[in-house]
Amino acid sequence: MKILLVVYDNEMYINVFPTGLGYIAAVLKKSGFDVEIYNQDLHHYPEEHLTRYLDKHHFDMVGLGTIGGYFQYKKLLKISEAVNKSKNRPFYVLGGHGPSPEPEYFLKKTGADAIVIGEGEETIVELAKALAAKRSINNLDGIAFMERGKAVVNQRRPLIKDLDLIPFPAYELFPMYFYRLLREPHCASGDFVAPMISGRGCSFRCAFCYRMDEGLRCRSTEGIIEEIKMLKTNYGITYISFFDELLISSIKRTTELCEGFIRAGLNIRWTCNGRLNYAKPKVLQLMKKAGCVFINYGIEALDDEVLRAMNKCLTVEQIVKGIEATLKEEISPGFNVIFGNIGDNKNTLQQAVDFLLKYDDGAQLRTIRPVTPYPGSPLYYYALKNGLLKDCADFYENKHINSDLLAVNFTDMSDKEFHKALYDANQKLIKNYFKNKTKTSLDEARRLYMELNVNFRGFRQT
Ligand code: B12
Ligand code: SF4
Repeated sequence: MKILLVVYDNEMYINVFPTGLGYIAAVLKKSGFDVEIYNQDLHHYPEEHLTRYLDKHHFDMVGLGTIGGYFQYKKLLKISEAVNKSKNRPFYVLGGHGPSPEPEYFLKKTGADAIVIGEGEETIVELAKALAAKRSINNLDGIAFMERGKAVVNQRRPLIKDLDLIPFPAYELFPMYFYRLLREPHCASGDFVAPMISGRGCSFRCAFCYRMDEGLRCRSTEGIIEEIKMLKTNYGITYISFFDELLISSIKRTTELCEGFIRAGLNIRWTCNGRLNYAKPKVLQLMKKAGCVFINYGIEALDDEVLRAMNKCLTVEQIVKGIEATLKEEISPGFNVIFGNIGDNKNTLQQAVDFLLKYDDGAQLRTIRPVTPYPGSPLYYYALKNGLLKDCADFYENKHINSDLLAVNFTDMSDKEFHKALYDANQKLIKNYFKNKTKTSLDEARRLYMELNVNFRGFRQT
């Protein structure tokens, strides 16, 4: 049985290694299936190329995973059209955060034969085995499929309890020489970067966040270290970007992980996502010692009522204390702020701008984006209930046209006032960023010419 897994083109200079698809490829390969990766991202192939490729080569199954971004949605429709056009069309399966919460809509819209809902490793193997044996797929847990023009959504499959039982992503099938060029905050010119996940899920339930699978599961420290060592040896990786929602899921867990990294002498730099309620001096010191250079924090808002309304389980006091502690340990904080949550107004936006200007360390251009009620999130159901959204089609086809523009307005401001307020806020942040950049570049020029800095490597180095 031959399976083609498609990595869609994000149309960016460099794409992120598709971890989810890497896991899917690994379990299929381990189960004895013949897996090939189609890298639309690497070659920027037009969609017709995929149709021709499928026409020329025989595959029994073609798979694609997407998230629910507006860009990814449009891309998914184009790729689906390309698959459906092929004279040799294989069984077409979708997965990921995009289709999972609304499988019925995605089946009808894309013409896919099945959707794997949520965590995909066990379901895809069961599906492939059933197809290979020409057995019915109708009773498989964790899938949705079409039957006589109607979408059938089967019950969810229980989550994999022990994440250490899942093999590492099948890196060997992907062009790692390309993906390792990813740039992340504070990585050096010579660093090779790889994303990794240290666990799955999150123990919180913020209103705007779509949680595909319930709860939080962590990988063992030993398993993580083994994968890092393999990435260092096989692909020269020197910098790891932990992409899972919550590496800092507790002080105990973070301490264990950092002590493990130090004991193993990994000597890598790394970044992760974290929660400010756990950002305490002792654990931050240890993180720094273990190589952490950047922590991406979900701040979202600088107003306690807005934070409460979104069920963030954070206070402004915790945010300020956590950011100050992080900066004190000389770890760069990533500030993710969203505007337009229930209770937001011009004053709360101003508080966010003041905060971002006060604590900016120049590591990233920080702008504020509107909140988006992604399907499956509590905010999406709130929007449906309150008539702000009609349905999934309304979200994808009419409202979610660009993630920097309003999809649904949850504030008392008009849409025009909302965009003007965001423009004013982001104008200040952009000006501040470039003012600091100008200053650092001029400082470098002064050191070069006035102090004859022989270590200077050029203004255009990245
Ligand atoms: C890393 C990451 C990114 C990276 C890169 C993602 C990538 N490589 O594609 C970057 C930073 C680029 C990114 C961007 C965005 N992201 Co993002 N991102 C993530 C994050 C934190 C981790 C993804 C990951 O690697 N997960 C680990 C792997 C193992 O899980 P997985 O990918 O889901 O794969 C599993 C299943 O989905 C399934 N599966 C996946 N693919 C396939 C394919 C087949 C054939 C099958 C059968 C199964 C299957 O099986 C896999 C194994 O179990 C997730 C949160 C999360 N928990 O996943 C958010 C998340 C996916 N992102 C999200 C969003 C909204 C975005 C943005 C659209 C935000 C924005 N407003 O701009 C942007 C997109 C912008 C752009 N230009 O692309 C949302 C998606 C919500 C939704 N409904 O889709 C998430 C869930 C965060 C959240 N909770 O809100 N993101
Ligand atoms: S926004 Fe972050 S903390 Fe909140 S539920 Fe999502 S992953 Fe968890």
